[in-house]
Amino acid sequence: MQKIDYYNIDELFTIEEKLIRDSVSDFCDREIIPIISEHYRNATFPMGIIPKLAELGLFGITLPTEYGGSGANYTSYGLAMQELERGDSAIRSFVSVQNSLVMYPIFTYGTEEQRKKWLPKLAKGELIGCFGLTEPDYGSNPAGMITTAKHANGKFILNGSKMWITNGSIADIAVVWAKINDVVCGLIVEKDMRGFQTYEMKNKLSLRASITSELIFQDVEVPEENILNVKGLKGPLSCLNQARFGISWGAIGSAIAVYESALNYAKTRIQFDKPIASFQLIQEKLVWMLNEITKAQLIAYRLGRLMDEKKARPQQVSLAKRNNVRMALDCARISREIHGANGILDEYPVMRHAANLESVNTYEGTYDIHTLIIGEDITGFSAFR
Ligand code: TGC
Ligand code: FAD
Repeated sequence: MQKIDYYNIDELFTIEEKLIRDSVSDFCDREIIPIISEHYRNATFPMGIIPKLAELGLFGITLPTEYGGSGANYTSYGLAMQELERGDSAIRSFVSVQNSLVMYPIFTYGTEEQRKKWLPKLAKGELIGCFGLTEPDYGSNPAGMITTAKHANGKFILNGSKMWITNGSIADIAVVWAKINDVVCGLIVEKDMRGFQTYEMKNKLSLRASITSELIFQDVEVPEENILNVKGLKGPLSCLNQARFGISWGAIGSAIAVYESALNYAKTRIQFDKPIASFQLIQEKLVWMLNEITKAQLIAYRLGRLMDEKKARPQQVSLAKRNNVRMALDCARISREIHGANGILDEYPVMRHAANLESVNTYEGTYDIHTLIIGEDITGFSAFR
C-alpha cells in the first residue's frame, strides 16, 4: 500500500509498479529501519544489505534483463527510491549511484564489450561503482573541472582529484569525468589501477550511513577500452537527470517517515490534559505536511509517466528535485518541532532525516542551481554566463 495516500494515488499505479513498491517497502521495514540508527551513529554503511538489494533487482532497475537489469519502468524506479529513502537517504544514495550514475552511463555510452564486462556484475552487487564529477574547486560549475586525461601510447594518463564522492572508497570502479583536449569525457577507472587512491571523508554530520570519499589520480594509466563514447558536459549531466528523478521520489519517502512519526507522536503525547494533536496549531502543521507530500506525489507521478514516455525535459526533472527535496526538509523541521525535546533523540527518525536532507538539498544540483535552470527555461536568460 502507498503509505500516505490522500488523493488515491495508489489507483494510478499498475500491478507491477505496486508489487515493486510493496516489496521494497517490506524490505525497508525489515532490513533498513531496524539497523539504520546504529550505522548512522557509527558512520558506517550497512554492507550486508548489498546482496539483498541486488536480489530485489534494485541495481539496473530500468536496464534490459540481458545485462542483468530488471527491465522495469521509471515509475517503478521512483517508487523503489521512495521506499528506500523512507528508511534512510544513505541507502537510496547507494542505489541511485549504482543505477543512475554508474550503470546508466555504461549502458548508454559504453561499447558492447564494456556493457558485457561491467553491467551483469554491477547488477548482482558483485561490483560497486561511484561517479566522480565534483572537484574541490568545481561543484555547481563542473564545466571548470581541472582533472585531465592525456592520450599517450594507446592509454590515457589521468591526473587530478574528485571530492564528495558517494561510495568512493568502497567502489570497485569509478566513472570519472575529465577533460581530454579541453572536452569533458568519461573514463572507467578501476580500483587497483596504479596511482589511483581514495580517502574516506570523516566527521560528516549528514548522510552518516553513506561513505563519501575523495578520489586522487596521479598519472593513472587508463586503457583506451575504458573510455565512454560521449563528449561534452551533456555526458555527466544526462546521468544527473536520471539520479535527480530518483531523488525527487526518494525525498517523498523521507517526508512520509517524518510525517508519520509526527502524527503518531501528536496523537499520543498529552499536554494540558489533551493529546497535542487536538491543538489547532499542531493540526495546521500536520495538514501542511500532508498537503505538501500530496503535491510532491502528484509531481513525481506525472514526471514518472513523462520519463516512461521519454518526454521528460531536464528542466521538469529540476523542478521535481527542487520542490520535493525542499518540501521534505521543511517537513523534517516541522516534525522535529512537533516532537518537542524528544525530536532530537535518535529513537525517532526525524533528526536523521533532517540532517540527511541537508545533503540531498545540495547534491545533484543545489536548490538554487535548479531555480536558475528553471529560471533560464522560462525567461530565456541564463544566470550562469
Ligand atoms: P550548459 O552550457 O547549460 O550545458 C552544457 C551541455 O550539456 C547539455 N545539458 C544537459 N544535457 C543533459 N541533461 C541536462 N540536465 C543538461 N543540462 C545541460 C547542454 O545542452 C549542453 O550540450 P551541448 O551539446 O550544447 O554541449 O552547461 P553549464 O556549464 O552552463 O552548466 C549548467 C549547470 C550549472 C546547470 C550544470 O553545470 C549543473 O547542473 N550544475 C550542477 C552540478 C551538479 O548537479 N553536480 C552533481 C554531481 S553528482 C552528485 O551530486 C551525486 S550525489 C549522489 C548521491 O549520493 O545520491
Ligand atoms: P558550490 O558550488 O560551491 O555552491 C555553494 C553555494 O553557492 C550553494 O548554495 C550554491 O547554490 C551557490 N551557488 C553556486 N553557484 C551559484 C550561482 N551561479 N548563482 C547562485 N548561487 C550559486 N559529487 C559527485 O560528483 N559525485 C558524488 O557521488 C557526490 N556525492 C555527494 C555526497 C554528499 C554527501 C555531498 C554533500 C555532495 C556530493 N557530491 C557528489 C557533490 C555535490 O554534487 C556538490 O556538493 C554540489 O554540486 C554543490 O557543489 P559545492 O558543494 O561545491 O557548492
